[in-house]
Amino acid sequence: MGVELREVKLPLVEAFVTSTGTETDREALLVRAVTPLGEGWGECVAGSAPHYSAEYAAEAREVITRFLLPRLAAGGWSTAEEVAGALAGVKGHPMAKAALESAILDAELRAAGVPLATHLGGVRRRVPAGVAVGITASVGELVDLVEGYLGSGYRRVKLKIRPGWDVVPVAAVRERFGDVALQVDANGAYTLADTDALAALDPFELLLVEQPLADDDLVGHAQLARRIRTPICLDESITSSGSAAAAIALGSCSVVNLKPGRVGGLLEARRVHDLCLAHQVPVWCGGMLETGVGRAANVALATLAGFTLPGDLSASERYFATDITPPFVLDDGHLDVPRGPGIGVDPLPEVLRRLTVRSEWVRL
Ligand code: NPG
Repeated sequence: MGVELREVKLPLVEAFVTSTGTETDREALLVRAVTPLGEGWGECVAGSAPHYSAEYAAEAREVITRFLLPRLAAGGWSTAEEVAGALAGVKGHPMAKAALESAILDAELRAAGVPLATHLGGVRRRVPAGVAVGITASVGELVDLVEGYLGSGYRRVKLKIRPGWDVVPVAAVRERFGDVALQVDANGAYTLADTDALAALDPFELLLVEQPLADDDLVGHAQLARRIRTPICLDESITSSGSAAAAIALGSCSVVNLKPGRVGGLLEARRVHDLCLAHQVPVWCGGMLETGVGRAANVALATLAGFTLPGDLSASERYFATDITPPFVLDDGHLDVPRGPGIGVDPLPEVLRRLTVRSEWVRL
């Protein structure tokens, strides 16, 4: 048994600007687990710098090799279901843990001939595709980009916002494209002192405002929720089923963005989903500029019943000229769920080789 850690670097077709930074490349850490059952793939969604959360790819690699793999090597687990428990003694690092669990789960499901969506309990064969649009140099540029995406068939648009880039771009998109499904994402760029600016979004009938305040401010979000009409969705704040339960109990959010990497894995993501479903809190699948490996897992997760809003699940070409797997393509504004066992897609060996920056084999 062993694990290959493969760092790949894919240039983005255009820079992606958020309130926390600018991404020009996707540097992904891919995990190939070789278990007694076979092999499987996972993607660590940590970016190259700790802008979205504290994790970043180089650190994730170190955490995996120095702390997580020795725990797996020590035994005490036999299935993917038991991986999180075996890793629990290491605090934090959900993205590193999720990548390992995903690869091991993929190996298990490929060996059993079971698609990931089926294993998770999915109820859809295709999922609606939403698109996230970064902060642009001008409102005109933003409107042109949105026009292109709607022309391709995307079912909902998410605009990145920050103080000073909110009401004007939202108003422009609303005015130009009528009642298109529209939402915004602040990545925690506001404070309660900005309540008026956030309330100014009320007239635009947005589906939701995502993570307006800081990650750790559940109480502030609950206060804000009483002062604005737009539903609040939490992303960065929801790091486990425990924090999801707290956010729901406090009234901090009425929608949840679910990302397996952020909560430590697909299996914890399913628990968060189940909790939200039980509380009638809609969920949708977030994105972290994943390559086809991570995207395939996200698409499978988004087939669960509680995913009632379109996710940040875009076609591969929205981000990459060449993806490392056969590309995900839009079909009538949807992505098809891979039908094969496990995540249902394989990296293309030639592309993988070309885009690999570094790789390392760790024997367990
Ligand atoms: O479609 O994969 C996608 C990207 C969607 O906006 C998106 N992701 O804050 O949710 C986010 C944001 C992000 C991008 C976060 C890159 C971290 C890195």
